[in-house]
Amino acid sequence: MMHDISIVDASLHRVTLPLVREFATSSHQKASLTHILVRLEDALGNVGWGEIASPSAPFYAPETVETCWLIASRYLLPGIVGKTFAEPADAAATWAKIRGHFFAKAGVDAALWDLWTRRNGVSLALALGGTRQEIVAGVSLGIEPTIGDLLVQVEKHLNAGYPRIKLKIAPGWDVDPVRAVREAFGDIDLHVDANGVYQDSPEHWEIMQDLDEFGLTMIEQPYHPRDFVGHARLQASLETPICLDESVETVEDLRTMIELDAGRVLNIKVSRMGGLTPARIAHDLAASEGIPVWCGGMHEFGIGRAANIAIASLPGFTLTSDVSGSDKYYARDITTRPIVAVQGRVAVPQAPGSGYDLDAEMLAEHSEETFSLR
Ligand code: OSB
Ligand code: MG
Repeated sequence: MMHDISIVDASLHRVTLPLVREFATSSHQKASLTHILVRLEDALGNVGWGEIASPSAPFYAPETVETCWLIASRYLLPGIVGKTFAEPADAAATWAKIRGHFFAKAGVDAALWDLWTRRNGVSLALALGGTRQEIVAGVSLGIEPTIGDLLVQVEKHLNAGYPRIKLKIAPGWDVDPVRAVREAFGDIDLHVDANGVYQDSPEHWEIMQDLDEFGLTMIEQPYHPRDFVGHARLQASLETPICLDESVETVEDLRTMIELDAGRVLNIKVSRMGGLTPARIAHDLAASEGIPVWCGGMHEFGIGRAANIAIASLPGFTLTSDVSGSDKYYARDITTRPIVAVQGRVAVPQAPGSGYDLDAEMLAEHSEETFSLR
């Protein structure tokens, strides 16, 4: 029997942390990241935290830190403060009529889950239906200045025990780096992520056919997010499974992917799908349709990373997830203890809630703006 939660206080905290190393994708390059932390308090004084991990600029998805701030402060928090919820899914229903804005919703939803599970003294992973004690973590490596630099990064992370390497690709940085990694490291679990920058054209088709020769575990989001038909045409010509990331914002998108055979693997990101509540629904549908899933990341701070670990403990997450240790990105994380990967494995906490606590000192030091509602 789980107790309900009455939300009496909600706040947003805009926080910037420096990255230990710059990260480049097909669209941007970053030396620090700004995310929004969501704090919720119930009538008994229990506190839950969530993270809105939107990139600053609208290149991965349409949202930005500023749009998330606006939507969360003006629509999401006013909809839940002063209300009582039997479970987090009931709170998600208060914003069901708000279209889009998945990152903003995700941070609030995750804070509700953290609060509800702390209130009830159960671990977030268990409450979500998690069955794993530990999850297998892989790394996502950005576009490097040279192939030599990339090989150094691959070697470093393989030596750290990560069993899977994902390479960001873009036109001009695709077949050659993949070939170089295969030649240097052999038959490792290797996959590529294009973040939607290729298109259904003869020239890019050729590149995809060339990539198909390398025995990659998957090719993630080769074409534009909205191009389900292009992905279906491509999947029909490839041995390599296509994995969709940006294309799947809703469970309806997942149905489209399955019906059209536009992809055979799903990257579930808590942030992209609007929270743990919809992520779990997507997991259940994928599992019932035989689609393997794994958990993607958005360079989350410890709060968001902890939510990713919890969802990745569900049984359908059979592929290696992008849930590397905090140290890959941050010298000191925003949680009192960092997320640690040992030989590519991250333990699933058994403690109540997400199992990770916010470090108040770090918050005080790095918080740039707050908004609160009682
Ligand atoms: O497509 O998976 C992606 C980061 C920012 C935007 C898009 C993506 C990513 C990652 C990050 O690959 C992986 C991680 O958080 O470790
Ligand atoms: Mg991706």
